Amino acid sequence: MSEPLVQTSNLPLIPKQIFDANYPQSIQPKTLTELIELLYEAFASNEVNIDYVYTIMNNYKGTEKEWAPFRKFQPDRYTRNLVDGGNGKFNLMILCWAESQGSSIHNHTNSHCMMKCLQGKLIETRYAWPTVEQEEPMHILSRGELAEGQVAYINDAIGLHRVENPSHTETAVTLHLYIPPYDHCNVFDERTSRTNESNVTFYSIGGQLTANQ
Ligand code: 2CO
Ligand code: FE2
Repeated sequence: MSEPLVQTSNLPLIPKQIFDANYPQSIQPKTLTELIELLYEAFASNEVNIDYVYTIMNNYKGTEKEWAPFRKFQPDRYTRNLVDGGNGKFNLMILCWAESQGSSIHNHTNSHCMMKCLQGKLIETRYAWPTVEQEEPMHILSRGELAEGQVAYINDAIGLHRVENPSHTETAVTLHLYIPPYDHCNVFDERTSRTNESNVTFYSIGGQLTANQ
């Protein structure tokens, strides 16, 4: 990759789809604490190397025990549980998907989004941004499975997505990194392409339930 450095304050609209395989594979965070320490180091200046961040997210191998404080399900929708607010530069969170739960179709408000599957599996369907004003079904770009240990990357230049736990019998847990954090996004109706702005909230912060529960 030719330009791995980007400004967190002025995100590029050019997707970084192919990550550099040459970063040392020896960077293997073995705990969530170690991953967070590495993230703070990576975000110490105003420039962040997205390839490097992807590598440490990819190489992180933790245990269910350390996810436990953030592993909270509710019956009617998936939960967003903030692990670390990254000094305003990033948000690290654990999302918990009960059986058959899924997101709406949404964008990521000019943030980089990395999503690692910690447990279970997810289906990610990507959509193109609607281009015409008349109502029509949204156009699917791709559909793929995210298995345990895998990391997906998306930003608004790549498109929109919906994430679903396809299992009727198993839950799923994912680790998300957003750079920079965002507090609202647009959600889209698959049949009409109509869109609305929606606030995004946390079900828990640092393991404590919020008022949004
Ligand atoms: N972006 C969604 C959210 O933060 C989850 S889908 O994966 O990016 O709620
Ligand atoms: Fe998303």
